[in-house]
Amino acid sequence: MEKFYVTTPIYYVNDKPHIGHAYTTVIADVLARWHRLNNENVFFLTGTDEHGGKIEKAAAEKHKTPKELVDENSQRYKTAWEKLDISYDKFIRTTDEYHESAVKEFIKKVWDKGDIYKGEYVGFYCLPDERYITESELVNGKCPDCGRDVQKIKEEAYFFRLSKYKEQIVKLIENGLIIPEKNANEILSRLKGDLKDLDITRKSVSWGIKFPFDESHSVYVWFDALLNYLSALNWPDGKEFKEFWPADIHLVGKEIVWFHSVIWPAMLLSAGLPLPKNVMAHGWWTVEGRKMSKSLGNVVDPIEMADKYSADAFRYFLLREKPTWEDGNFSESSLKERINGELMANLSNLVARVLTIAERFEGKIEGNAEIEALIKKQEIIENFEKKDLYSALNLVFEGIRQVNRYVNDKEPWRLEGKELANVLYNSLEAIRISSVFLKPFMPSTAEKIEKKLGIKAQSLSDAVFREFTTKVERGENLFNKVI
Ligand code: ME8
Repeated sequence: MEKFYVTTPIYYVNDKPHIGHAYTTVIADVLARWHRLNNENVFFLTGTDEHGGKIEKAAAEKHKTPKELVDENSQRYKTAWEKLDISYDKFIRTTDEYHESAVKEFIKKVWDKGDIYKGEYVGFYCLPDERYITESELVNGKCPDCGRDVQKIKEEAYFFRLSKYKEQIVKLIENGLIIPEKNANEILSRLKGDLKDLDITRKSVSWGIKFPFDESHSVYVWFDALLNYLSALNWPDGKEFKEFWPADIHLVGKEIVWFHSVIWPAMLLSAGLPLPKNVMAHGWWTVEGRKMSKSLGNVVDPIEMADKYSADAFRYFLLREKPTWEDGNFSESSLKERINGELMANLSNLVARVLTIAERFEGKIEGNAEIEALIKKQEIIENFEKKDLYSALNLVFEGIRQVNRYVNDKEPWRLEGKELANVLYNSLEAIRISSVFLKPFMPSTAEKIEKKLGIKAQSLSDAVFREFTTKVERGENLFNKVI
């Protein structure tokens, strides 16, 4: 049996989850569900990144201990993923004991390899991004990534010999580590410059894992966080590690590709471990045309969206509204338009129309699958395999539109006997097959369709026309108009 190990970034718990976090996690969920549909052995990991100065500061501002803050916010992520029907296999927290001991064990390996040395860090640091910045990278004295203020740092630190692995990393990226290509090119051009060794400890941050060779330092939060992908599998001895490592795909937002495609592989090379197969970067969401921010008050809460519009509608919107690899904009009015114009007017109405007639039909539903060509099965599968979920979902809906057109043309309400049986067969089978492909995107809608059609949970092998034998029941609408 093939295995598939997919991860999301682990999210900072200085605050609650928003639409961006939901987006990455829904993409990972769709991929995990797709691979399960193919009967693969899937491990889907998500979790929370709980150490570092940013969390320390957020806790102090809220008059809480870091532990109180991370417990509270980590729980909010779990609640959000439950609401959004996220089928993760494991939720890791970097404050979990097993993770902390794996980090220490890993550092010992890198130390023994001779890849860690003591020095002094002189430069800048962006606290919101938890990243080191050199003087030449500053843009008008601010962080080049987020434009916020940076701190000047001069402190004793331990360094990881990142520069030693530069050539191997360039090769790895040239060989296709990063999806899509534009993000790979960006990293490759950055690698044309100097690659400096990485400061991996902070003396001035106390909310972190103690550096095992000098407890007056704590481990740099990114060095700690990246290791979640191993510790979650109970590295080094766990059976999950043996079964699932290396990761098939690390999903990330475009701003953290560098950490996953340069620093992370170098860490693994140093420890002598196999490298992940892919790092996939997706684009960013703006909200109502602007960058999301607390001060603008436009942060979209995924829990609220799921409660208001249903998990499936929100999931559908996230994947349908913008190409996976591009940036896009969220607005509540376009979410409503898609629910009314697509989920209700296309999908829900098709199912209701066909089932209303099929429910009353007395004879045997049989036919010749003349509409097989309308559902572009092969293309849909190819897009799933390319991880182009946006195109896969578009094609599924294109199919649904075509079936609607077919029903309009055939006017089954005017037909009877064999002719009617044939139109019903074609429409019901097309709906059933579409529901197989919809399953990763909208799991509970697909389940409702299966129930209406009287069939059991389906897998990809069911996506073929065959004899229709069950009794159907129209039941309630899948989606209703929202105002
Ligand atoms: O970076 N649009 O955590 P984080 C789309 N803890 N996706 C977005 C987004 C937006 N506007 N904003 C955030 C961290 N994301 C580290 C990761 S991994 C070892 C450590 C998503 O809480 C996107 O996936 O800042 C991005 O990479 C991630 O949230 C950043 O989450």
